[in-house]
Amino acid sequence: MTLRKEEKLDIHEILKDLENYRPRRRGWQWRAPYTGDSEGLNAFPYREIAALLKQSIPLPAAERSFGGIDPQPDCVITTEIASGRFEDDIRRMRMAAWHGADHMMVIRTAGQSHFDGLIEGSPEGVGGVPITRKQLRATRKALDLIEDEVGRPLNFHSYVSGVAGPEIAVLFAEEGIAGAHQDPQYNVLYRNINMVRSFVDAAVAKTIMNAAEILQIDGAHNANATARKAWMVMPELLVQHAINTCFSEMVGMPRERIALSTVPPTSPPLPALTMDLPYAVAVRELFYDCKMRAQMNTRYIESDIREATVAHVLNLLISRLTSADIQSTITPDEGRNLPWHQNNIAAVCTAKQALTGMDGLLEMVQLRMDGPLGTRKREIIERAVLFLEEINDAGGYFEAVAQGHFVDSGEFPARNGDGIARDPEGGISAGSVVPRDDEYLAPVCHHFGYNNLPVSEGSPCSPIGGCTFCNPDKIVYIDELDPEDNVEQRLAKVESEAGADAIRPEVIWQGDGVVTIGLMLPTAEEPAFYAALEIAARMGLKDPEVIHKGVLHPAEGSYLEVKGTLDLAIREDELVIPEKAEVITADEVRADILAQPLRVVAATIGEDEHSVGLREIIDIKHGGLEKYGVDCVYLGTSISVEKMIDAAIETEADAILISTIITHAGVHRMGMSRLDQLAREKGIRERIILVGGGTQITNDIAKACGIDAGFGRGTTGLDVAGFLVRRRREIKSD
Ligand code: Z97
Repeated sequence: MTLRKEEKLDIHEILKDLENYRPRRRGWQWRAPYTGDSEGLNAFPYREIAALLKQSIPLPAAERSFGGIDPQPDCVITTEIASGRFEDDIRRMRMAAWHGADHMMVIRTAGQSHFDGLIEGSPEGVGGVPITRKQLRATRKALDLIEDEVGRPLNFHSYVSGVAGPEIAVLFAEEGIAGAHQDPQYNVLYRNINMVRSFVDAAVAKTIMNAAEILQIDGAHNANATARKAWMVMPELLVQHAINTCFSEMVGMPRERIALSTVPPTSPPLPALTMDLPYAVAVRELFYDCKMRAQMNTRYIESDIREATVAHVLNLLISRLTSADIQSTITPDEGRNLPWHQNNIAAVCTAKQALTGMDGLLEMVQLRMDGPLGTRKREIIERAVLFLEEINDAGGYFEAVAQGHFVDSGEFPARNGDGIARDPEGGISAGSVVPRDDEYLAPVCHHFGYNNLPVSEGSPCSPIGGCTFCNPDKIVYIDELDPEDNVEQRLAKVESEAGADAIRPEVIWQGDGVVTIGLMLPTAEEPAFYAALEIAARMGLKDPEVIHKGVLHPAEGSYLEVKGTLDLAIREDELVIPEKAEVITADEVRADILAQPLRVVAATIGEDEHSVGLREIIDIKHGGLEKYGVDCVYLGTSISVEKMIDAAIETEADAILISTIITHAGVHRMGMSRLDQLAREKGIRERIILVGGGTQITNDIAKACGIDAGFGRGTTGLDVAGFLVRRRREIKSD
């Protein structure tokens, strides 16, 4: 099966024969370096870019102004996806990959940490997808196809936490998962899972992850998200990174597969760089041989997409200044919705745009360590070292957690007494760690590499004829167990409601019908809020909800965004789609005119004194014809058609541009017809191009009057220049 860019991904095809699908490889993949000429892509001086994609969607400016180039930053870019249905996650991953994401992080459904085993089937999730074998396998299968399409390996990622951590790790290794969060402190602090159990589970899970070369991301960022004052916990974040890193190394993980989850703790209006950069530098300095996975600050994302995007860009500046290896992206609508498709893509584009824009920054600027940056960095590290000493004094990590040392809102050594305290004897699954039985048989041989069974030869799993790592055919694939809540039923429902090919608006799930409207209402916030809901209801939106409101002025106006559901579906065959005009690029137009000069005479005709539109089409300032090298002879306003023809003959012009207003008496039609007629009488019609313009002129009106083209409101200089070049080619070939 090969994906074709003009065709949607067929989920039914992905689901076919899943029981026999095997991932094509294991382990994490970094981006390959760019190996183009050393001067850089298209002669631009890039310093920090990776190999290009085979197919991709460049940034908007690229198409029009930079020859469609799509440079890829050298670090991996993450997209976090959380639709609740894996069949919809998959389509979003494809969109994200085309924009440059190569780390597909799937958020787990709420509460999966508390499942004490694996889930079978693939039910719908809340705030993320249930991680199941079917979900993983189908997604990995789709990602294998998508990576062929874009020409770059795609890392698939989720979470190894909760009381089923080791089982999940085995599942991940079997299904080709490339990255996972694993940090026993997460279980202890945020999921109240017993400490002993969490660390024993972590040792098992990390061993298995290591065998499958899965990149590990830790959980320190959660302290940021949880602490009452995120900027106070910086010393603790270093401590948490250190505990998980050391524990992982003791289990055998190499440092290059340990990624620290770093987050700039603050956001404007705080002086974010002054506060966040020293922390980032401290992390890099202490853990220089680990990988840095820079997450975005999510803590202060409200409903304003613009504000969230600026915060992200500032975070990206820190990433560039401290050479992050993985750049995570959070959707800018995180604070107001479950993330929507377009916002995942927007975040990936923000990262790509900002990182390529800041390419080579460290070759030009240096971090000054002899000022406040160095002083503060040193201070954070010193506080962290003291924190570790205090843990020792308390009698070790478990005791320190019991005393509430962690996630306290005071900056260490200050304490506010609001830390998360856990009982070493308590928590979920307390007392569940038991010594291995004499007969113990590890489910996979990479589970500490031994079984308590005599092994005559080969790997530890040889007494059972191979484990599922060594022999994937031993994996037992169980399909859907729930007859109602399963992927086939969900797909069937969507397709029967609207028809598989129906076009419906969508933000998360196929055909969910959700739309947003943006409203500037010239009133104060409260009436604006209720007016917005009323407007949405009268527009026919079901379940309208205000998802953003911003005050423009307490009395003059408010800006609101409302979402609601539109119950309609459109079939493509109902649509009347006009034939596409031949596309001609700005560079092509310019090159053509440079090779063969093009002259136009232009004026408003008859009694028309409205010259602004025509002048804008001509002038270089806003991208008029002059910008493309057209020689424009402007004759003025209210010029007679006769005079225009004479001027065209005299100046040997290639085209005549007339601008005219529309009148009920049809003066515009008369003007255009007369132009055609007179050009014929003078014997120049075959070689001259005649163009009419004006706010209400359409191409059809102009052509009906015998001239070559008409341009109305919204026309750009490039539209006209492109037409002139095309028409001149046609005349020549006649
Ligand atoms: C990120 N935005 O990119 P469950 N283990 C760790 C975690 O941090 C998490 C889980 C497990 C974030 C991801 C929050 N992190 C979202 C170390 C979750 C999730 O939800 O308890 O099943 O596990 O890092």
